[in-house]
Amino acid sequence: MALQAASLVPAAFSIPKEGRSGVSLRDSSLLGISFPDHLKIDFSSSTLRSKRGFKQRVGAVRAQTIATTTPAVNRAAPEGKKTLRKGSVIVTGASSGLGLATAKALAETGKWHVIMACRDFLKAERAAKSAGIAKENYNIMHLDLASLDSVRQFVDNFRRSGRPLDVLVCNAAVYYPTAKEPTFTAEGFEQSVGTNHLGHFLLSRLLLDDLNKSDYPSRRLIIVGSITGNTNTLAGNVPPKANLGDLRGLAGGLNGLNSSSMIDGADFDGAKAYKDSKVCNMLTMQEFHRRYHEETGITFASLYPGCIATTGLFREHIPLFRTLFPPFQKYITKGYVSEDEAGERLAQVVSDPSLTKSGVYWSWNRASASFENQLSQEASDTQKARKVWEISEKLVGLA
Ligand code: LMG
Ligand code: NDP
Ligand code: PMR
Repeated sequence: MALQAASLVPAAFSIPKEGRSGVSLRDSSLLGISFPDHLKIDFSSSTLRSKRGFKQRVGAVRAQTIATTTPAVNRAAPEGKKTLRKGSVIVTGASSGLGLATAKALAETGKWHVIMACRDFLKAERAAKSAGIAKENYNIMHLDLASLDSVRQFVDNFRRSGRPLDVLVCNAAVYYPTAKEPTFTAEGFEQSVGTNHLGHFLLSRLLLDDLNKSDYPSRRLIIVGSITGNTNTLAGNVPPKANLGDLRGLAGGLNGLNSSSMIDGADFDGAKAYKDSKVCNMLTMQEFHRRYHEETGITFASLYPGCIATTGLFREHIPLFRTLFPPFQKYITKGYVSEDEAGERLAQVVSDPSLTKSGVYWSWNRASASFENQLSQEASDTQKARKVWEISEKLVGLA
């Protein structure tokens, strides 16, 4: 089978070029790292760092990204102030998996107060308790991303709480790989794109103002992406592949009535809808960067945290898949990462003082060192990013 052959011959397999980046099945590409031939690998600079303490600098892998360094507008901590106040970070979907592990990692540093933005209050409370997150380091606020009213209500409630907003992490997601028919959000958008993309789109557009008001030295907006939305990787080539097409379904409102429930206008496919939603997440991050980074100094970032094969994301998958997927990722693709480790990675993107570069899609290599990864052609298409932004604005009532 292709996969086994691949793991036996890791050195030089590559499948057809897609734009400027091919799918390279080298050793590292199994982790989602594709190294097209023209890519410079520079081990003398300092972007890679070890997972522990974000301190140990190892070397750097440079990829082509749209990133720029944080400009001077990024306010420094007030003169003479020795101890920085606690950071205030909102994490959506912090009731399980990556979101919970990130909340835990941040809370444990003692430097962050985590606002867990969750649709199920009791579940979130139980999760925080069993993860051992200290009371003074978190609070839970209700947010259902599958309802735009709920998103607006959340923003109002957050503002009323009087807390500053220093970092926003758009992490929550749903995945319906076995669904035969689409389901819909409160406003009638197909559930996966409606929740993962449109809910977060409205949330982050509204909260941009709040981030901009913060006096914290490094303000960040992070949207979790994924390898499976990137067709320049092996994982992104497992069918069904992400493809936004000409956005006709999105423009029609994804309602399955007078428009398709899929962004590209095709028949419903739950696995594809999830991957498409991740492409939207990664495009949105870059569009934010282009529109607002220079003006505000806010860092916009996305990431692929690794394959966290044990999370609730796969709850709708068939039991056989849920049994085989973790060992498959652990022993065959070697792309597996534990929830704790993935939480440490996302926590780095939230708070590591050296990860302030904006416009970056972060990934980690086998030594768990971060590097700037390259997005697929579609996930870095500036025209598409602009169109997705403009259509999404209309759908969520911002334009
Ligand atoms: C779809 O199927 C469903 O249709 C959809 O409903 C949804 O659920 C979606 O993403 C979710 O999945 C996906 C299906 C498509 O993949 C499978 O699940 C097939 C599993 C086959 C298992 C074979 C594993 C062999 C290794 C043994 C490991 C044991 C543990 C198994 C655990 C499995 C858990 C997943 O998949 C296919 O169509 C099959 C082909 C997929 C290959 C995709 C690779 C594309 C890139 C090409 C690389 C070729 C490499 C060749 C190397 C040659 C070297 C000389
Ligand atoms: P989980 O299912 O464990 O976590 C998803 C979280 O999102 C849960 O807290 C869930 O809440 C929440 N959520 C779902 N729908 C809504 C909604 N309508 N409103 C508010 N919150 C909601 O999955 P993961 O931890 O794996 O996923 C987290 C992120 O990581 C996602 O963005 C995913 O795409 C990404 N990712 C995951 C990978 C993996 O291998 N697992 C790989 C790459 C990226 P509840 O607990 O109530 O269900
Ligand atoms: Mg995939 C070669 C490396 C690799 C990696 C890093 C992932 C990550 N996957 C890889 C390869 C393969 N997967 C191969 C060769 C196959 C065919 C056997 C395969 C299959 C597969 C399925 C059926 N993989 C999956 C599924 C899912 O249902 C998951 C998915 O696509 O969700 C959208 C998934 C994933 N694989 C990953 C990751 C990270 C996922 C989780 C999805 C995500 O959050 O993006």
